[in-house]
Amino acid sequence: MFRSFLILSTALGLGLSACSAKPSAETASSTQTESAAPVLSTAVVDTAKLQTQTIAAGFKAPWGLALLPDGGYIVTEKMGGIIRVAADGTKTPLSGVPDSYQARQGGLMDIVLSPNYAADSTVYVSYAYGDSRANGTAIFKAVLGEDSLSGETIFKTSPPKDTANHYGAKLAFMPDGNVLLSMGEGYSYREQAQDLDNHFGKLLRLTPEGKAAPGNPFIGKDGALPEIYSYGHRNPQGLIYDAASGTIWMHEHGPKGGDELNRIKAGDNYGWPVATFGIDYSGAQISPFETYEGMTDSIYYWKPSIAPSGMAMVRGDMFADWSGDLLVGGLASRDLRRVKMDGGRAVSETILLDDLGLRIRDVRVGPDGAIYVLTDEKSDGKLIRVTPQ
Ligand SMILES: [Ca+2]
Repeated sequence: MFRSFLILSTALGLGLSACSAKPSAETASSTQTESAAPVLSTAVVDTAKLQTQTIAAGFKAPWGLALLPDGGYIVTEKMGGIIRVAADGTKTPLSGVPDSYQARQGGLMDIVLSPNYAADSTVYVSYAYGDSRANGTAIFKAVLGEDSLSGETIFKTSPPKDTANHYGAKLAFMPDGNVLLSMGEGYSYREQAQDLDNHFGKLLRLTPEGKAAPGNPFIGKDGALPEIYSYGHRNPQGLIYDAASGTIWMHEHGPKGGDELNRIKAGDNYGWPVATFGIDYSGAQISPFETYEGMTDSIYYWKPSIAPSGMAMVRGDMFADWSGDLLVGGLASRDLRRVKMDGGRAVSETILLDDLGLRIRDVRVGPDGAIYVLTDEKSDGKLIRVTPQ
C-alpha cells in the first residue's frame, strides 16, 4: 500500500493536467495521429449474417488454438490437456504435455507454431508452473508428433508469485524469429508492473531458446531484466504481430472498466496502475489518472469491461470488407468484437456472435480467411468455424 501511495503522490506532484484528457467516441477519425486520445468503445450489434459450424466440442476449458497447415487444429485445455483435432473434427489427446499448476486462472494456456513449423514441427506452449506459494508463467517448446509432444521448458517468469491470477501467457512470434510472451502482474503485485526488476505486468521478447532477445530495450540498464520489451501492463491476454503494418497489438484486462487495446513499442510504459480508465472491484479508486505524461495511452478502451481474450487480424478474401480489422474475444460480454481499424486507429466496433451467448476465449483467422473461435466452458468448450452466410 505504501508503494502505491508513493506512486500516486509522485504522479500528483508532476502534473494534474493529465487528468483533463477526456476521451470521446466522437474523436475517432481516420486522420488521427498516434498521440490522439484513447477512443471509448461504443459497440453496436453487427447485422452481418454469419454461419457457424461446430468442428469439435467437449473441450475442458479450452484456452489456446493453433491452426495446422494440414487443415487440422491444436487446442490447449486450461485443465491440462492438449488435443490435436483433425480437419474432420476427430480429437486425439497428446502425450508429453507439461505438468501445469492448476488453480483459478492457472493451467495450460496458449499455443503457437514455430515460424519454421513446416521444417521443424515445433510448437510453443505457455503454462502456469509451480505451486500455490511460488508460481508463474512458463514456456514449453516441443516437437509435435501425431499423438505426442516431445520437448522441454525453456523459460519461466520471475520472481515467482503466490497468487493464482493474472498469468498473461499469450505468445506471438515476430518476423525476426523471436517470440513475445505477455505476463500479468499476478493481481496482488500491480505496483511492480512499473518496476523493471521483475516480470510482473510486462511484455517479454525472447529468442526461440527462451533467452533475452538481442536488441531488447533495457539490456544493460542497471536493475532491469533483459527480457522486458514493454511494461506497465495489467493482464494481457490478446497478442498479435501484424506483419503487413509491422505492428504489435496487445490488449489487456482492466480492473472494473478500462480494458485496453495497445499498440506496443519497445521500451514504452503502458501506465498500469498509475493510469487507468477503471476502478477497483470494490469500487475504490486505483488512480486519479486516466492518462499520464510519459506513459503511453491505449488507443482504445472498453468501459464497462468485456474481459478481452484472444485476438486476430482479419485477412483474406472471405471477409474482405473487414480486412485489417481486429477480432477480440469477449469473456464477460459473451461475444466476439470486430474493432474496425483505419490508419492504425480504432474507429468503430461491432458485436458478432452475440446470439451464441458464449464466453469466447480465443480467436484465430485461417489461411482461407475463415474465423475460428474457442468457447470457454468447463466441460463442453467448442471449436467453431465462422464464415459468411
Ligand atoms: Ca494502460
